[in-house]
Amino acid sequence: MSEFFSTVSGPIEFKGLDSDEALAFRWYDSERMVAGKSMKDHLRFAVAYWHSFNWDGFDIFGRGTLDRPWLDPTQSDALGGAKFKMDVAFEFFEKLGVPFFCFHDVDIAPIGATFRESADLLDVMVDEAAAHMDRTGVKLLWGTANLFSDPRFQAGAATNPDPEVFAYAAGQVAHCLSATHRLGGQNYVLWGGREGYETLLNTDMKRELDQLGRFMTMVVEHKHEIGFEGMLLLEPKPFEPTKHQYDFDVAACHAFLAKYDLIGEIHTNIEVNHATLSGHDFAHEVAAAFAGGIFGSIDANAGDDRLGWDLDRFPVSVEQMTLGMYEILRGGGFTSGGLNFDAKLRRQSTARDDLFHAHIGGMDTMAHALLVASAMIDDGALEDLRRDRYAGWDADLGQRILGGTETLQSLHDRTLEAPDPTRESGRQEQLENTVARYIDRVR
Ligand code: XLS
Ligand code: NI
Ligand code: NI
Repeated sequence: MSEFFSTVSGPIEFKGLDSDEALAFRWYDSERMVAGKSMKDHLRFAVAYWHSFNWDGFDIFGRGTLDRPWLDPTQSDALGGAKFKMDVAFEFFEKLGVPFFCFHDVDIAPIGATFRESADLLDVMVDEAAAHMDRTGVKLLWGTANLFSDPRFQAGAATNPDPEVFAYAAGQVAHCLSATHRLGGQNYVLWGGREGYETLLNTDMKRELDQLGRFMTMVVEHKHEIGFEGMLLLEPKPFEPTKHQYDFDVAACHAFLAKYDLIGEIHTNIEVNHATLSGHDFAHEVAAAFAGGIFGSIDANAGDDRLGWDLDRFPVSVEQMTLGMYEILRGGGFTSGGLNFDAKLRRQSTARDDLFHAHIGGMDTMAHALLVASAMIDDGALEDLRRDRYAGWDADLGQRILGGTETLQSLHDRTLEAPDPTRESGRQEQLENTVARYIDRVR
């Protein structure tokens, strides 16, 4: 097979901080041990099939700019195009040296004229993928069904006013979940692209939420039925494409999962750019997921402070990623989840090797962040102060309140006698300086 990325030999190697080589890692040293685990096992990097191979650079103002010949709309052999695309994708995974990839059903297989045809085409491409995975050792972090691109989903999938569309979506997820299972996928993602509304004037929110709850329950039942052991993950996003999405943020997902009795069955796939669109920090969403017992996986990317849109840039801010990685490590790290680069090139990045530069930068940023976060945890750089801050809750009064021995009345009576509480500094600026110092210092 001729190489598509012929200017890159791969695998991309770790060359360290003193290297000026552009196609080399400066921070990501896959076998380096960090807090008892290799970097590779901590970070569990995945390449997203859609942005990297199924998007040619088009935006709402213009046609594609990128060199993606398999997407040529005039080609008659759709299956041949999908196979070509897959050859190129695996060439990329291998040369980059990344352990995982992620896909939507429609990224890897052509769409047929009927559901049956689409399902058959997906099966063909799953066989192809299985062979590539065997050959290369690259694994599947997660699969997902695209329930938002086809016009049939214009008014939602599970939340559609028409149960026929719900049924179609259910069929699609059943098939894609089985495909993911067959490929040994470690998770299955449910992003509710159009599960929301454009206007309340035509929307019955209560019904739509009940439909979505039923849909998720059916996915859980099916997962157990076919013996899929990976995690099911909801991916929160506040809006875009709809004006309002029901899986707005981690807190909204948690409330939804609690209401429909799905806690323990469904976790979350947190995307950095979705977090910021919802008005939260990335770190906040991770902390909220651990607090609610629904942390799963990460879509690592970044937005742009000037633009309120899901821009899916590659991660560039070590500080932002450090604060997120800190919460991930603090919560115990990934189990089946990982860091998926749900990120795309800029439209002008038209050279084939730009895809390597993008991922190398993203992987180095995350590896750097991991080292900083892990060093701060090892040294108790933030935790010592945090522990002291809550010490009262581990002592007598705190324990009596939490244990239920105190009542509102007993605390009233106590307060009549007690001196006013003293105040302690929150030390925010000092802590921010601590983070900055670790970012500078870590090697
Ligand atoms: C879109 C989402 C999507 C999901 C998978 O904004 O991030 O890419 O990750 O459907
Ligand atoms: Ni995503
Ligand atoms: Ni996104």
